[in-house]
Amino acid sequence: MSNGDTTLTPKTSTKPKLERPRLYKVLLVNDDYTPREFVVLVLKAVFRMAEETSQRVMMTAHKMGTCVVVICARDIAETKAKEATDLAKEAGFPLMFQTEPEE
Ligand code: TYC
Repeated sequence: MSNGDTTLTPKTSTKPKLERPRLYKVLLVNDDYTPREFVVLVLKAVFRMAEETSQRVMMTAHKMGTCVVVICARDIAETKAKEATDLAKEAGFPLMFQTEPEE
């Protein structure tokens, strides 16, 4: 400014606000055909679950329709869900694992 007036402009923040990436749930879905023992075997093999936890998760899905197996980053959730579903498919069972974003 030529008349000596000072113009004050607020300093804008230069730090970009990074959103935390969303977490995803892997859901075990119940069906009428896959044997209980096979569901437990897949939970132990793919998700490294202990016998007792696998039994509990399997029974929850059996009774309620679905059960959350794990909550993790999207790429890991999708890879694990596909690996587990493919394992069942190869064995001839309709067992399904799905992923969905957490609230
Ligand atoms: N409902 C199946 C049965 O009675 C067992 C089962 C449990 C299948 C959980 C899928 O996600 C599942 N043989």
